[in-house]
Amino acid sequence: MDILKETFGRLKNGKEIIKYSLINDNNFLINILNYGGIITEIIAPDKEGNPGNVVLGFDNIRDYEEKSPYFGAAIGRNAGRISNAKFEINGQRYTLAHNNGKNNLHGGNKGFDKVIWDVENVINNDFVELRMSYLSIDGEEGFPGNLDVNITYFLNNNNELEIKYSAISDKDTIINLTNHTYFNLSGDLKKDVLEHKLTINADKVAYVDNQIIPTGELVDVRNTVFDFRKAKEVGKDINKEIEQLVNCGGYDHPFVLNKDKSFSARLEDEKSGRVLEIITDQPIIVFYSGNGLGEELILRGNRRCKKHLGLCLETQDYPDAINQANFPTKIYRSGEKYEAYTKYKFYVNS
Ligand code: G6D
Repeated sequence: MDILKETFGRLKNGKEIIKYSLINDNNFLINILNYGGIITEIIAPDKEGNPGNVVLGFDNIRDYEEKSPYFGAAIGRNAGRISNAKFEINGQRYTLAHNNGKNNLHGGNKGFDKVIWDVENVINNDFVELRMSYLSIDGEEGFPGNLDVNITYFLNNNNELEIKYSAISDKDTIINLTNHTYFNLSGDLKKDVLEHKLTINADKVAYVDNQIIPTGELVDVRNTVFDFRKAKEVGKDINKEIEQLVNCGGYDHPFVLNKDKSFSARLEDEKSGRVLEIITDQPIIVFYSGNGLGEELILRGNRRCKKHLGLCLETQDYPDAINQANFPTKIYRSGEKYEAYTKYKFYVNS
């Protein structure tokens, strides 16, 4: 068990960015930056024991600063979109950045993916911790309240990455945090994720409009392209002329997880044998099939990116809930603690 640290680079403003390498006794490795809490690499073995990187990312800080589609990043204050970039609490209207058409996406122009987190690392016998903290001041990106945020990454010897989120505001506010890692279990991006098999423990999916804002409809997945209750290849239905898929260029949908919290989602790559199992206490997983990934991006190892080269499984609360009458809405009162938990368990099928 160890945590190594080294300089990853400097932001345009000269600030030094540190890379923390969390390593367990199986040589399973996770690299995380104090910039955006970004997971830059996860090195996991295949069924022959060969290590391979299973996430998308860059090998330099400038690309993360200027070109990243949120690769590996902590997302906040609000994961997903806020329609029309505004919301109201206690009769007070709050206006946010219109950074995604007329809507607000992932906390605005400078969300938690673009801030420098204070880091404390702790090495225990059977797990290591990276404790990240940040004070988002009242009005930052238009959100109310001084928000004290903590995100802790744990790596244990079961090849499990656990992420615990907590936050407290001194004003009534909204909070919805997630991690935006793009996974590709083939190892070092050997191929895209269209042949990965995905299972999502969800009987319902939230439909979205052509700006990927929820319509408010929660639809039964049975007999639809959204039925991932049994393992299904990501690419099986992805190009079907279904309005919901055409609107997004693939999947970009909030799945409403079933009450059974023992299992949320599973991603498998048969060739490598790698499996990622996700367990979360959150009500939603947004499955985004990397529809916006383009060949303009050059990734780590000089690998040209492309559509569907990676996919995201973003655990979170209901998106745009503050503006969606049909969704459970959570307003965090002043002094009320926000907490969220997600575990990513990596193993191999022989
Ligand atoms: C697109 O709609 C998707 C988002 O869900 C994703 O987070 C972003 O690209 C990177 O806007």
